[in-house]
Amino acid sequence: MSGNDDEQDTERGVATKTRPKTKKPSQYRVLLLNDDYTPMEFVVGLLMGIFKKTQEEATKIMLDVHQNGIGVCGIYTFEIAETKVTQVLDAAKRGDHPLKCTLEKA
Ligand code: TYC
Repeated sequence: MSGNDDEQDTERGVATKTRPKTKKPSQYRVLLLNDDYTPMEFVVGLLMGIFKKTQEEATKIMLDVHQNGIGVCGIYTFEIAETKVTQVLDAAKRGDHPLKCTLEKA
């Protein structure tokens, strides 16, 4: 029998290259809804306090919601977006305002 019996076959199996899976977390838009009762200054205050907007940015977003019925306060990962929605709804409840806030996948 001929062959290469003496040779060590070290190349068995399938060569694989592993690469760590680094899936980017999904992003969520936090949306503010307009209503006829929540004071404009209250909404601006929330946008500054919870969403860290400047007074100018907050006023722009508030007026956008006031005029269009809905607007984006910010885009975050799910847990952060959910926390901000809860903070807005809690503040609205405490102030006895009917302000609504929700999130959607970006
Ligand atoms: N429309 C309200 C008013 O005229 C102001 C307002 C703006 C309320 C944005 C909610 O998400 C809102 N007082």
